[in-house]
Amino acid sequence: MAYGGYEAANGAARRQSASQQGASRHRAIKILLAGGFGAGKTTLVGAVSEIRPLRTEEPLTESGKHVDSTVGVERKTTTTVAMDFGRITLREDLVLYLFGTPGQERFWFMWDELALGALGAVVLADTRRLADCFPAIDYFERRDIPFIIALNVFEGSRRYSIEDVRVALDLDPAVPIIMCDARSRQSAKEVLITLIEHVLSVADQPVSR
Ligand SMILES: Nc1nc2c(ncn2[C@@H]2O[C@H](COP(=O)(O)OP(=O)(O)O)[C@@H](O)[C@H]2O)c(=O)[nH]1
Ligand SMILES: [Mg+2]
Repeated sequence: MAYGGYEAANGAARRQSASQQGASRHRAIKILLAGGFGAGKTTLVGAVSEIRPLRTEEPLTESGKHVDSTVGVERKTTTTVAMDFGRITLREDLVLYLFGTPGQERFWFMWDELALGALGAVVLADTRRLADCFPAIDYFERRDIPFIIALNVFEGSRRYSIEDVRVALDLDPAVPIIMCDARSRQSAKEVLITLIEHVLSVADQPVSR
């Protein structure tokens, strides 16, 4: 069911996107949400989505322990098997579809399909495990997909300045970094708005030849 659910959601977003080219005033924006295992992707989609997130959370099993590293997230008892999917109406005629990318490396094959038609991406980072978001950053940089970094601030974790994080991630100064609380709807909305503003500012720049 996991993969079928994902295909249905992705297909629906694409059909809606295609229908905008007709007379419809309605627009759909597709956004990706990436980040390491335990960074808070499922939590963020759950906080901000107005539909019950289509998620495929399964208990972590003993046999999966050697596959999914739980070091640093020992309290985590479930994992997103395929993806998180959410919908947020930004305006009456503007709907944002949020697709959580599967965290585990064995699901990399799904990313290219998922990235089709995406306007931009949020990379959710946990400062205790910053390196976990390197693969996502590499992926979006290589494909020229605009992205922002959202630092999910877990209580008790050491606070780093935005500039420290920028250096640690070797990020272009133009890439926005913001702090967030993935559990808060308002905070999650601010993350999405920051991404959309970034996408618009990138789109405004002259194409270099
Ligand atoms: N304290 C705290 N816990 C969080 C926050 N975001 C997520 N969590 C918890 O961290 C764990 C991992 O989050 P989850 O959304 O499943 O991560 P995912 O693997 O990226 O989907 C869950 O137990 C969440 O309840 C946060 O901002 N603060
Ligand atoms: Mg998850």
